Amino acid sequence: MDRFLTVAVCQSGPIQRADSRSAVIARLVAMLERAAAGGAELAVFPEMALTTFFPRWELSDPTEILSFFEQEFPGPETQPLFDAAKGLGIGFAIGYCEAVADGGHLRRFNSMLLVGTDGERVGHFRKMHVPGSEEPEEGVTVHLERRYFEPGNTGFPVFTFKGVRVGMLICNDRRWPEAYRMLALNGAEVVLIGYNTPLVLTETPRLAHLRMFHNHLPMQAGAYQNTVWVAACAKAGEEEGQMLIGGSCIIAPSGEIVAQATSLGDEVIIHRADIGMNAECARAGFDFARYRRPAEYALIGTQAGRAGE
Ligand code: CDT
Repeated sequence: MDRFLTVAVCQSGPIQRADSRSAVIARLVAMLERAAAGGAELAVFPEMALTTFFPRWELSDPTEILSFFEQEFPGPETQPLFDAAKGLGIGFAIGYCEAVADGGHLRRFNSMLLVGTDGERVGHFRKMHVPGSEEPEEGVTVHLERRYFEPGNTGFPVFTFKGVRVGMLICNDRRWPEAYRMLALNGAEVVLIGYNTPLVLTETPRLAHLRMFHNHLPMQAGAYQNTVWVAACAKAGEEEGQMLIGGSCIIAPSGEIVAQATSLGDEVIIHRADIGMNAECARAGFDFARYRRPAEYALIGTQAGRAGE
């Protein structure tokens, strides 16, 4: 039986610090409406889709930090997005900052929620690879995610959405080959990704011209080597004086980009993903059951070097 999933990537333009949650939600709802009108069944929003990318700042006031987090999701201000999805009969995945009470204190994660066409939660993922540092470092672009977030503790779960197996990755996760491989081994057919990626990293000027290449390269490789669809959504444009790259895209299991955003603003791209292509591409070289040799991988070669870092 042929299987398809029509996916929309809802790239978000910049969100400034002064923008209220309600104003942001209104923008996301408008994109959800466009996605549904275009026939999409599942929409993807960026990492940290509700606020500005605050880890560009060194903050210390706990109340100020918490203002970027959701302690309740959906809460009163964000519920309209869930209601709109239910009304439109479309599912969505969205990145948000999660604060959760645990043993009398709050734990903070960079998270993504998968919501069904009934507006109810289907799955949840916490970013595994949290980049940057806790304090600003000399000569390095300020990126303090490790100050504000614990590394995720969910592993790489896969959920069923309309009969399709779906996994999630958040921004820096997309650069790590094992993230896709873990999702694929867990049965993922579609990988949803949200990201906020600075255009300029002061520490690596010689790589400056490769920023978009290094955005697409691991996602295309991840799709190809694991024969999964990838739907990747940026928060793009100039946010609080910092340029974030766009390049949101949908990638087939062949590694080919089949749709790509052309702006740095709110933009919806849609593709009807043929889930049958996963198996077809796997037959062309990545039949895991036939050719992978995981038992031997651990025995061959050295475990020294970077593996132990
Ligand atoms: N948000 C996020 O994970 N961004 C990282 C940039 C890290 S720069 C220290 C990325 O991989 O795009």
